Amino acid sequence: MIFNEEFETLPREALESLQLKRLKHIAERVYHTVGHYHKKFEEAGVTPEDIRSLDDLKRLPFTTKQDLRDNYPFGLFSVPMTNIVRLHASSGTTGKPTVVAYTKRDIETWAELMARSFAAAGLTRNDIIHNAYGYGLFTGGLGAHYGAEKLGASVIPMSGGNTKKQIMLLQDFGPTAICCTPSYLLYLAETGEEMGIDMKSLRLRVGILGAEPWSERMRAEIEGRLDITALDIYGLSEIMGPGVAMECLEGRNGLHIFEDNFIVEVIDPATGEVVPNGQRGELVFTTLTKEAFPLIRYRTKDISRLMREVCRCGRNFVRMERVSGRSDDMFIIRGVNVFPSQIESVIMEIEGLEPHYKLILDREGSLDTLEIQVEVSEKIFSDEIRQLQNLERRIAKDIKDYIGISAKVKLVEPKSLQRFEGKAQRVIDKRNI
Ligand code: DLL
Repeated sequence: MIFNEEFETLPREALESLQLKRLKHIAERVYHTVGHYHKKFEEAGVTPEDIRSLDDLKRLPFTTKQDLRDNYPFGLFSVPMTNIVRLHASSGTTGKPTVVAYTKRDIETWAELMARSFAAAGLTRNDIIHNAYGYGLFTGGLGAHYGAEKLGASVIPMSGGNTKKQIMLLQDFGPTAICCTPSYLLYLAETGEEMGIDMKSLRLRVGILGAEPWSERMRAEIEGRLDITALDIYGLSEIMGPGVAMECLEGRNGLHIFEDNFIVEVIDPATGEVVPNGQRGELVFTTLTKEAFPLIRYRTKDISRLMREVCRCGRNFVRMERVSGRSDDMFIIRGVNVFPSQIESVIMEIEGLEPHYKLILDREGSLDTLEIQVEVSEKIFSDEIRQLQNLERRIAKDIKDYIGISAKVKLVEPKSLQRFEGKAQRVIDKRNI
């Protein structure tokens, strides 16, 4: 179902002219209300009047996470605090968080984008949505919550954690949809199975899963264990929160970016140049409708590519391929660039392995080393040690053949690795400790 026929199916030409109108407006707005942008525009030798076509976007400066840090906490806001009704913050792994702000209208826009996302997943006001994204500073919980209400569905504001209680409510309230990270849904499935519950017999029909990279293999695993359709939702606090892009039920191949609200570019992270159509690179977003915290050409560090082929769902918005990882999660092992999701794809092809793994980067002398710890199923674990060693060798060989890196593989006991209630942390980098 399409939530907003008027905008989601706009023909390309009309969409682009709307984008241009909005881009001019937002450039004007940041130039006159945000000191940082005024200075950046001047340094780049551009004024808002220089924007005559969408192509002129290239002339505007990028915004980076460092710019957000330098203006911490409220320096990039474009309206006075009296007009701001909500703050969120994303948890940086180090130091201060990134703070983002919303006016009343921003909250309405965001709720609509989330309602569109739910509708793209086939949900209607008849659905019950179990929302296990964390409520609080994280944008996942409240973002999905307002969207579910906007759609008119019934929302269960569960938040993250309390896993056994979640299972009880999944049984008793009979939600038809669940929102959480893919890794947490697997943890829920595992806990339910341990409690002797047939997780396939729940009323759940669809998962709206995101906030972390996950692979097609992980999708298959989730769908198989819960008998649901698992769809990918993308977003980031700086740009809005969840609901920047959403996979549709009909296409299930790439996420539609809500282009009436955002302009997307894909750049070469090294040069900052826009890459040719369809090539992989770093996603860059410009917000077109945000009032409190507009951003121009924000560098996300997320790696993806755009797909411009027509989608059978009827939306005209461009699609982005599922994010393969963040450029700062990418590690380089002896000259080869590797994303954790590539390793996930390889290990999940191998029977007897569980979708729980940890990657430990270290250094021996001047050489980087990678250890992959992966859980095996109960059945495999009871095998003889020699068979386990054979399996370790087989995994190491597959990693070498498919990704081109040498890794030490260590099979570990079922359920021995840490589980996560929100975003999974799978990489431990000991190289600089
Ligand atoms: O994770 C917003 C969100 C909440 C998205 C719920 C989807 C569902 P942040 O905490 O600011 O916001 O983290 C944003 O998470 O730059 C990506 O690196 C990653 N990310 C988000 N969605 C996906 C996804 C929320 N579907 C950062 N696939 C982003 C891969 C994702 N990575």
